[in-house]
Amino acid sequence: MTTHPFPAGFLWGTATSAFQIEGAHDQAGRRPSIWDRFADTPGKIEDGSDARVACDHFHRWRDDLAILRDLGVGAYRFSVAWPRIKPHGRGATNDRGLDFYDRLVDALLAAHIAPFVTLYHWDLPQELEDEGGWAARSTVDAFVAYADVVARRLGDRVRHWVTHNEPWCIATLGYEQGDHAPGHKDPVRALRAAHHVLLSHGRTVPVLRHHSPGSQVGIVLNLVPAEPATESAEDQDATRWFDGFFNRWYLDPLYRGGYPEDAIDDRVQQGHLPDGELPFVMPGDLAAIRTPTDFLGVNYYSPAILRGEPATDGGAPRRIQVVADAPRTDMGWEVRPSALHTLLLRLHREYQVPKIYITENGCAYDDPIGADGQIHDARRIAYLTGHLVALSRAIALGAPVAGYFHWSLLDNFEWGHGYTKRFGLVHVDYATQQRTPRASASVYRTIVTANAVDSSTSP
Ligand code: IFM
Repeated sequence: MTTHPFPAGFLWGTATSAFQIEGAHDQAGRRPSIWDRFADTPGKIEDGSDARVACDHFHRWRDDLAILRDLGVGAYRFSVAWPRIKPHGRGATNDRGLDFYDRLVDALLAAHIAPFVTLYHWDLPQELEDEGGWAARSTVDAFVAYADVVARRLGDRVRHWVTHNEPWCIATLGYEQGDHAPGHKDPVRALRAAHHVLLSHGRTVPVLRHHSPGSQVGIVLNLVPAEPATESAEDQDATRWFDGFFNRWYLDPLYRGGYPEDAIDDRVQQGHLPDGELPFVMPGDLAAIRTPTDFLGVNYYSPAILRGEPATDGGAPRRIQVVADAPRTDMGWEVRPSALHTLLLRLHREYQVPKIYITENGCAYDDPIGADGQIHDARRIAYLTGHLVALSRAIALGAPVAGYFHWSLLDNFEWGHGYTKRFGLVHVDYATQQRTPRASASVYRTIVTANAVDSSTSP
């Protein structure tokens, strides 16, 4: 048995997001977001479901808080629903929306659980999308105004703020690949959206600092370490391309003040930026995006393996993501804890990130409830412990990681997959809203209490 310790004061938590758990889609003044519209569009959600009720957390939040207390966590990451606060996207503020989060924050603090508040986890008010969504520069101002209202109300008590969750998903899945709301398939719109999300982050940092002095402010990126399938030049170039498109397109403006030149060249080659200019970047934008933050939130699930094939038509080479012959979760994502270790050391070495929180890490597996009424989710336990061992080792080598949030507290609405993928430490029966902690919840409680992971916990 080997015990892997974590530093004193290491923060343990779980994470959720508003749209995925709250339900109450038309209550207390909330109006539709792009995800309500997307889910109502036939064919967009795998099981034809929507999030009108989801986990009914809006009404059952006290029960969910009791689960957090039982887990013994010191932090809880959740997001505020913009369409509850500014139902039309901009303009009038809905106090009933603010009241909900106000009560939640107070109850968390009373339970000695630090609230980690994410301002944007994908539920853009539909009326803003009707004006162009994130591809429109005016959405930046709307976001800053929304953030201002939330920070004025909660800023005296919230000590940790996240501006955005996973800009790559917002821009690429939402505006380029169309798998997420609002469902566009337009690479140029996606580049504009990515820039406006980053700009709104940079412009919001001082607003949060003003209303919430002494708090820590950051952004959350989903980062995917990439490696070539072979040492061939084509595979290595495909890997460079993927890293530029997925990781460096966000890391470089945040930490180096500009978009990566090679990734811009790739976009030129792909025909997305004909003259190599980024026409949506205005004077002062890059300085705003680079505004220093206190931490980077890292969401890590899986690595990518790339294969490249030469162009046959004079255009861009083909880049193919290879499916590894390795254990995978129900999302089809390879399980590889060592890639988390590599990623963290890279962030430390190449970007000098001052502080990191693992703001999401987790896995979808659907193990049945056994005859004993328990859910023995051995694969989730193995995923959890394997990643925490890798994390502990990375910290020992200097990675400045201050906390870990497991995704997710509860099974929830997994976007385009509806309710078909279960990520929770706690199982949710959507027909009854019954919550049943899985065996992994008990393992997590042990880890949190010991501030250490025992590699023998892995089944
Ligand atoms: O459920 C999502 C979450 O909303 C964002 N990060 C990845 C999770 C699993 O797909």
